[in-house]
Amino acid sequence: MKLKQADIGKIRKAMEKALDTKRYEHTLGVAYTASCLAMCYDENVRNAELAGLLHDCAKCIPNEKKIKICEKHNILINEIEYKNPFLLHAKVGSFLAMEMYGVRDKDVINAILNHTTGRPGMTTLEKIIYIADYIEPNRKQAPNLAEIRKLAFQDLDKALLRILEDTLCYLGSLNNDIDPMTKKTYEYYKENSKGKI
Ligand code: DGI
Ligand code: FE
Ligand code: FE
Repeated sequence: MKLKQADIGKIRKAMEKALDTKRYEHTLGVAYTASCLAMCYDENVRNAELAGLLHDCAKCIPNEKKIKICEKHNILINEIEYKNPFLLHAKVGSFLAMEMYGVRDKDVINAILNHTTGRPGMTTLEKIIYIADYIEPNRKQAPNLAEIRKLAFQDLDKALLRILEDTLCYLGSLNNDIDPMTKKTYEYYKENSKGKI
């Protein structure tokens, strides 16, 4: 299926097909949570829903195929991504959002592109998708979840920093490879929080 224009209803149906049941439920959770955060922070609600629906659109593509798509379309793969190809679902997802699902809005594309590692200087929509991915109702295992869920509707940057801290701590405890961007994002928002109460 190739859409000329990003149609929310058609994209929802396409996600139901492209994803397994759990990932589809998670996707709907992210779309609804992102919409609520957009209402809270005066962001475009439709863009939040669209980015939420599409953020994991490449999640169920097998790793070898994700690598092939990147190689075919000149999408750079770093060393950490070669070793941990699941990370590529963000890059491949943003590519598919443009090529298959008719998304043209740059902010929506970037919110999908940066939803796993974040990046320094994220836009409000990028932060909303990053945070909604972590707090949506179907996520149950993360530590401090109740607190972070509340914080998300009070202070977006504080919630972002808490999630980055907890994610780095979790990845460190498992001895997982850290993508340079995940670390850069954390350092940027740590520095950014200084001087703010
Ligand atoms: O696709 P989702 O599971 O909904 O969420 P996601 O795209 O944010 O991916 C979440 C996982 O990615 C989570 O277990 C933390 C992990 N992650 C984030 N940054 C890095 C990372 N994993 C590794 N190995 N390195 C990273 O830098
Ligand atoms: Fe993801
Ligand atoms: Fe997700």
